[in-house]
Amino acid sequence: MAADPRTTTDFDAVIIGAGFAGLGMLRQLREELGMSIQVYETGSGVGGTWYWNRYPGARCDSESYVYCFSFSKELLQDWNWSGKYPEQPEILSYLNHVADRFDLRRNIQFDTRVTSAKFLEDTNRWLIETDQGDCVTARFLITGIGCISTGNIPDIPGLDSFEGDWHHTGSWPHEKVDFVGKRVAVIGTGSSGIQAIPVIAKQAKRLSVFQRTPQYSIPARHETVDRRFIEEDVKPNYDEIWEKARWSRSGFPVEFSQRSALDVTEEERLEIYETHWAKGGFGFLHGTFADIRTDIRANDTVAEFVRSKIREIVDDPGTAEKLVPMDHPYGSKRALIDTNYFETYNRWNVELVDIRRSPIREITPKGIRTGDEEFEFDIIVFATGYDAMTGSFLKMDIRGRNDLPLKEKWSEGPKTYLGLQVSGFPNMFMITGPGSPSVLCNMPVAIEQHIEWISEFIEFLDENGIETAEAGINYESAWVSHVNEVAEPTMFMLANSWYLGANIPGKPRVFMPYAGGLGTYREKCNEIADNGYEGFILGSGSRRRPVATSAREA
Ligand code: N01
Repeated sequence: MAADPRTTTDFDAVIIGAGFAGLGMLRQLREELGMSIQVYETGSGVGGTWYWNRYPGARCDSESYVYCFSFSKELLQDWNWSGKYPEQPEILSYLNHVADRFDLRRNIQFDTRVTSAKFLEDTNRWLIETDQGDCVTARFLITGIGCISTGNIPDIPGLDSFEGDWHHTGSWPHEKVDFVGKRVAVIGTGSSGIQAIPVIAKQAKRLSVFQRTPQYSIPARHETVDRRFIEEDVKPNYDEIWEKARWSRSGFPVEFSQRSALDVTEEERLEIYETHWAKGGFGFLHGTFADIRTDIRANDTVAEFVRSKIREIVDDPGTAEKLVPMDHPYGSKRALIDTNYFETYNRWNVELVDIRRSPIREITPKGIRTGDEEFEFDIIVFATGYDAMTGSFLKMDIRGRNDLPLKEKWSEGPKTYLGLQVSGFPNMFMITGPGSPSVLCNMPVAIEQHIEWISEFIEFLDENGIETAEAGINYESAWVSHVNEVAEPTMFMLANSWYLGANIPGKPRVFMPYAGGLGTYREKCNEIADNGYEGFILGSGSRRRPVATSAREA
């Protein structure tokens, strides 16, 4: 394909997205490698997920002291979080602070959506176009578009006719949504729903929760940050904390239990569950028993414990039974932690509608009609999740060699090498792409691992006069098989989750993240780099000419 006559600027790299990934990558490549960078961001400000997810109760379930960048020791010492878990407005302030402190805005064009990116084989450049009429070229195309950013609004007949307001949690209005005195519906009880429901319930006149799948959830035990812990245990020890987080299974500086739930007495097991329930947070998942993730008999013990807690918390036995998850193991969907989620069903103004039993038929001008009943609402909140991991890629027209659309390449599910590159799409890097462990981890730690690895790879290419790097097809196939093999014995395969694309009608059922753990993944990425970037086809000159491949045919 010939160079497009409309292009005016050639960059070293175009980065899509200005969330944690895009901001970190921009700083790294500009400051450490001196590259010319253009970032395109759809939003009017930085923040990515945290720019869009402004729904009531939105906060992260990673503890705040590790939900941040680690590249600047000064930043780590200067920034003070106010909550144990960081709230959306504070994370957004943090990312704005990062953008200002490192002078990142000058390379970011806001209010601009990338619509297409095509690899030009005659020049080895990416041609990138936006909805604002930009048409630029770049040697590298780097996506920082998030894994959970393309909202899923179910195709329910009649939505257009609804006379009230409706919002999706992932594209929440910037203006305050006032629930006071309103009849509100929330559809969906995933991470977003269970955060929003208790907060909306306190304001609304009546709240009806439309639940398809009951959830296991553990108390977060959210509170203001423990200043003594931060000043005495965290800030002086950040180096060790990050080292531990980087090599851990999930990007947290914690120990994983090695115990089996089946090797202790029932009494001991209950005591361990009770202790971790009282402490709250993800410690319940990693600190109790190792085999709850892999052995269904061990998992049954934890599932039954959480079910008993739900029955204990919820006053009305009928409502409690509707809330008790019976159809999937604990931890097979994204693990949830909450603040007063189950307690909220004890409020007089909250009702639970079981749409598994009586599905939503349509949205009417006045509200929602299920098989059994018609409900009237002023506001409907869609907490219905995302076309995760692939949706944001496939919204753009990305084409690699031979004009092959990514959509076609991924028609049976995403195919990547390490979740970093796609064969046939040279010099395109994905930060936290499908096939990487990102969504099973504390995100900033997973993101920084990719940022560092990509930056070192680009440095290697430059030092060796190599123009293009492209995942070899055999290595890509082997990685896809490995991702499946690792997921196979886990509980993840036993639920209909977005990890498997099961929430989107027609999406191929493929487990998308790498479940082998961040530390193991980091080790594999490092080994590949140490072996001269094994599995990548490295080409130089204006035509693709392999100059180095690994011992095995890439
Ligand atoms: O989305 P979800 P989310 N009719 O897909 C239901 C991250 N996150 O936005 O389970 C009726 O988890 C669906 O039902 P079912 C985190 O990684 C993090 O809550 O598919 N219902 C489910 O109940 C998380 O996993 C944080 O049967 C429908 C809900 O909607 C990811 O983002 C906070 C439906 C969707 O749950 C996504 O979370 C928020 C339909 N047609 C998000 N379609 C924190 O760190 C879907 N549902 C705290």
